[in-house]
Amino acid sequence: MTTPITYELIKTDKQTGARLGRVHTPHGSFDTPTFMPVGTLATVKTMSPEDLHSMDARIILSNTYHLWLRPGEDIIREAGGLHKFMNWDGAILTDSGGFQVFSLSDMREITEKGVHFRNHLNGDKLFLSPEKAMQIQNALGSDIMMAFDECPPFPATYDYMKASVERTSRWAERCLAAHERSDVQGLFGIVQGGEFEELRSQSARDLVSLDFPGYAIGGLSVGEPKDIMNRMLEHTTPLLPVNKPRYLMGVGSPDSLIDGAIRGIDMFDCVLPTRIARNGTCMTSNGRLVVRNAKYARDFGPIDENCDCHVCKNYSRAYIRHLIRCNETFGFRLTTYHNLHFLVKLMEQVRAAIKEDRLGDFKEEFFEQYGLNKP
Ligand code: PRF
Ligand code: ZN
Repeated sequence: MTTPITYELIKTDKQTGARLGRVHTPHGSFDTPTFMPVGTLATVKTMSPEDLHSMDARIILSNTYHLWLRPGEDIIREAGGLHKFMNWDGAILTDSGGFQVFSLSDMREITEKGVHFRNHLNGDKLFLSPEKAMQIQNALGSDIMMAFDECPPFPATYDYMKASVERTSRWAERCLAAHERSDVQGLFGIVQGGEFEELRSQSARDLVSLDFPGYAIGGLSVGEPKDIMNRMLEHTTPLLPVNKPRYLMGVGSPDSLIDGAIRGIDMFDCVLPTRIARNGTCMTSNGRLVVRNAKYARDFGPIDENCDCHVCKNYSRAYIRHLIRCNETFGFRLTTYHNLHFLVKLMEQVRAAIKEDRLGDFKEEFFEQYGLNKP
């Protein structure tokens, strides 16, 4: 089957095995490993598309569940699709809504057909299924759509997880059958299985046999210890085809991005940089900086002296602290821009390190400066 999403493996890092690659989509190509800013409601909060372009973001993520509730997929289809609606001409990946139902809504009931739950805004009864998730994503017109999956909580029992993985595989098959625009939109499968190697294997085997153009690893970063996530990645990525992209869902701390890339991950997304920006926390080369703190009241230096972003060139910690303490929206814009720039550029550095076969060294240097090496 032809697919509008293709992956080109350029090289692997001799120190770690991390992959340098490029993903091609109908809305341009992006180099991997990459970090995707999150634009849940058809906007990366406080950022314009021009802002995102200026920091070299080439792909963003948006959410089926939220856009289905507001403004509704019909309005976005009428607008000519999500790219036109929000004026973003780069690539877009949409999550399927499964995870959002599980994280935002209580009172849900999972059946073979789909999930019954309540609208987190007004309490209305709703139903989401593999077919419905495909229909909405087809209307949105994202370049990469995600299969409708279940992301069970951590910890879950082996028996629950096994039944869930098997249902997620059946749902994946239904997603493929319901997808109506496979000439212009690619659909990725999502490997689940929690902390159980055997179930990760089963899930990967099921999904690989369905021949998706890319694979996500879901069900991680849901409260499990870090070493479990790393172990699951080490177990799972070797089971996935080398010529297709791998996406680790919902992971965005600098250390996890580097540790994920080292374990063969190509794509990441997370609300972390944008969310912490709005409460005055910045990611810097020396670790997190809470610019809200009183100690920055008279600090006229930049957020990060090693950052060459537009914010660090022009605005001081004292000014940004003042804006955020006064709830001025410009303050949130400045911290958001810096944090996204920081992660996008971190991935550029990771790619440069892979090119030079020195990602292991880069990790050591970065962790040391970020303050992550344990005493
Ligand atoms: N499934 C989907 N979206 C997700 C996840 C998942 O498991 C996660 C887990 N970290 C984040 N977003 N569909
Ligand atoms: Zn900066």
